[in-house]
Amino acid sequence: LHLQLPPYFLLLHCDSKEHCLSHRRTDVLMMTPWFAPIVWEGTYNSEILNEEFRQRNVTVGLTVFAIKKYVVFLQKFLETAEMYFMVGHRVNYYVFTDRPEEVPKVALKDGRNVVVLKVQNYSRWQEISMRRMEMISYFSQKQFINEVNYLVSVDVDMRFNDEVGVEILSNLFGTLHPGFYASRRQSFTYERRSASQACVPRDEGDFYYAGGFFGGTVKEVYKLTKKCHEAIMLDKAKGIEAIWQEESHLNKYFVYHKPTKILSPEYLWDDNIGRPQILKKRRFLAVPKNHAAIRNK
Ligand code: 2GW
Ligand code: MN
Repeated sequence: LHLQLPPYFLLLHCDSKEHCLSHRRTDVLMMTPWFAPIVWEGTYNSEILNEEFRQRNVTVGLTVFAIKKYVVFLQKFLETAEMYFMVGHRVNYYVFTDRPEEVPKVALKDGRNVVVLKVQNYSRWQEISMRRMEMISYFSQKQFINEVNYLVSVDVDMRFNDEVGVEILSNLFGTLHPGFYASRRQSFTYERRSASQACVPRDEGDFYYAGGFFGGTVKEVYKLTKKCHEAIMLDKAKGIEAIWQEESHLNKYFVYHKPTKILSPEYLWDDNIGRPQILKKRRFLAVPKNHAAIRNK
């Protein structure tokens, strides 16, 4: 008798197949063991989500750092963000730079603003990358908390290539690193030296998250960035620097503060890795860079 029931009989309250049953995937993990959704194309309905977030009149802050020569990435970054990032919602771009006069003027749609924040630069690139944690935590409690509901923190050497919308938003979210989403825990490049605050023991850790895309409510991003910055400073006092700088500290944080949502590598892809079948969209792509020319070490 039961065999005659469709496997989705519990979902019959949905008005149509279109409405519920199409929003699932069987080829990828859709949920963590702590019940956090993992966002892949085909697992959500953006119409429902857009309505929910519009009703709340949510404003999203997108933080991006363009220090020294990295200002060259801003034009494409902002232009493509206008096409694909949180379309139809309120957005503040927070551009942290030491060269405010070199921030390009990009045409913005209604309800969207660019806020330039002048910050100092550091001579070592590792320091530039790591200090983002300090600056985001500082501005979160000083400014962002009064201006936006959510913060999204990303690398600037990137371009948007497809929709990145409110489906990413949650209290605390991270993104699966494109190089490790199919890897086993043993091969994750966590910091392993016990002297570092970022150390993750061999038998711990769920996923390997990318340093270039994380976020959450302002409060949660404040807690994350403050904790990571403090850990980075403790390491520094001991003369140690984590193997992948702040990405290592972010990964440590997520082991003990589980994200409430996880973004698939659709949200941070690099075409150098190829284009596997499971990847239905490449939403945010690494821009190839001439390392020698762009990185003045
Ligand atoms: C970085 C490396 C070498 C020389 C300069 C810089 C640099 C970085 C810079 O001169 N100016 C600057 O603004 N940045 C910022 O730091 C910028 O926002 C950039 O996207 C970010 C991270 O540096 P990036 O994108 O060159 O490094 P990736 O693409 O290898 O990033 C991964 O690894 C990093 C840590 O080593 C971070 O965790 C990053 O989030 C990861 O995506
Ligand atoms: Mn990058």
